[in-house]
Amino acid sequence: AQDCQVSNIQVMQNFDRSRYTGRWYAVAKKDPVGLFLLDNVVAQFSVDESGKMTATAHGRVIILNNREMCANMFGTFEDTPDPAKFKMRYWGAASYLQTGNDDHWVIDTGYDNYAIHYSCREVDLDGTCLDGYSFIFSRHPTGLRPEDQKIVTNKKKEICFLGKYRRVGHTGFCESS
Ligand code: AZE
Repeated sequence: AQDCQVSNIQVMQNFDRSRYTGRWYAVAKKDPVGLFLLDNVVAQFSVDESGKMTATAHGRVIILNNREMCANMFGTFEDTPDPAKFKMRYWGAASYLQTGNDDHWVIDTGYDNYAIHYSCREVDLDGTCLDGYSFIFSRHPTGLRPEDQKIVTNKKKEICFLGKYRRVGHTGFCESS
């Protein structure tokens, strides 16, 4: 499916949330409209006793009055009939950070190496994504293994975001928090 219809996007088959837990380093991202995490983005996924998925994330942001800071964020995930598609409610540790309720789809993952995340915030009248974001995650802050890069490029194409990504640097900016 490469017709760019959001409803036709293929997600991870038999997604196993327990294997997805732990630390993921964002190595690339496609931005949505508006304020967003800039770099040093690290996410940590957990599954609680009841099986519900939760996550924390941090990243460098520049908020309204040009203040640079580390955003400490929390997310809870609501299940849907598709095990790889979630609704993510998220908020910041500080009130001036962002809150929202976004789709959170796992497009593909090898669990031990790479993951491709997708979120469309606004579907256009023609069924394509008008405003969305995506993260490419790695288990390693240094980036993806060469064998994973091919898979990731193909998936970027499939979700119609190819050429829209920027590298996410890790400088240690958020390490103390
Ligand atoms: C994500 C990984 C899982 C947990 C969360 C994520 C998203 C966080 C944001 C945060 C935006 C913050 C801003 C602050 C000014 C997908 C990385 C919560 C979208 C813009």
